[in-house]
Amino acid sequence: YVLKDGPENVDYVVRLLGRLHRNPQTKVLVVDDSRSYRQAVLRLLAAHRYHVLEAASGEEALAVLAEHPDLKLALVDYSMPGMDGFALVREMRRRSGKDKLAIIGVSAVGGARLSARFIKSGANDYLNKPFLAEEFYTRITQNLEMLDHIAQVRYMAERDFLTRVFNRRYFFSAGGQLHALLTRRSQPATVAMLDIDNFKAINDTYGHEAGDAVLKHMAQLLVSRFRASDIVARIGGEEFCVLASDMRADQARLLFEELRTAIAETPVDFDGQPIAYTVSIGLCCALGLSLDDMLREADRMLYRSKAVGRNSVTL
Ligand code: GH3
Ligand code: MG
Ligand code: MG
Ligand code: MG
Repeated sequence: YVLKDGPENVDYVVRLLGRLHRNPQTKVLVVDDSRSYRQAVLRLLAAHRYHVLEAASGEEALAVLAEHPDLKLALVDYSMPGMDGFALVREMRRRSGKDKLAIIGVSAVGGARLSARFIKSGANDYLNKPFLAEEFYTRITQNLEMLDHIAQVRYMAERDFLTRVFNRRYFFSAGGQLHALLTRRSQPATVAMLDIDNFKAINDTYGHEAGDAVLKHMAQLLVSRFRASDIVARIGGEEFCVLASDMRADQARLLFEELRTAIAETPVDFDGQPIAYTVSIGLCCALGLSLDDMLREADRMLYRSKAVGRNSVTL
């Protein structure tokens, strides 16, 4: 069957190429009570192929943000009937951090004092009306590029360089949060420890690069079988870990049994040479056990899978 990249992975790669700010999917919101001003800004933005959204008030802007949580940039007018620009910026910032959303305050009056208040309210930047198109473009591009940089740094901090699944650091921080959330909701969690069998022999027989190809293959197979809300991570050399929710023990066993079979039946194509490999898996499905205890239990089960001859799943 076909291996597919996770959708969020594709999204990240797009960002890595640094094209996000020119991408028509980049959502920009213009908040101003003046229709003619909004239209003027829309004309400026049209050149950049953004997905432009409009709001005539703070209340409308919050509704747009709720509907478009992937909003990248908001241009916020100071003086509007109802909620003013500062209150809107504070509220938007409460809902979306500086790593996700850039906010530029805009006003015709006041200059320096207003810019400071905008920034203290959580804006990244400030524009005085009227402005030059050049300044407008420069500030917008700069702020969107900053979001790209943050996304790149985050990607590198969270991901394993070779396989692009999450790394050990991310697993323990985000996994701890996910596990705590499931515990609060009284939902069971599933932890799986996976270790490639006789991996040293694969390296010794076919070379280190072939070993790397096997690791990538395994990572892709794993990612393709889990939801974005589950965490798939490479936590050691040839060891992977999954933290999943919404799964009963029998479902988990079946799912990992299918994964084990798929791996055993699908050799990796390494420069035309098929390399077969197998994996041993240990599972723990529980409610009320700490994440550390679940990992220890899954590891114990993994050890049993190895002991009974590898290429097996133990729960
Ligand atoms: P077992 O079935 O008991 O798990 O045996 P094993 O050979 O898989 O386990 P062992 O721990 O002895 O070997 C793991 C090997 O993984 C040793 C190490 O060189 C290799 N390894 C670790 N990281 C990487 C990597 O990034 N790329 C490659 N190609 N090999 C790696
Ligand atoms: Mg106004
Ligand atoms: Mg190992
Ligand atoms: Mg191994």
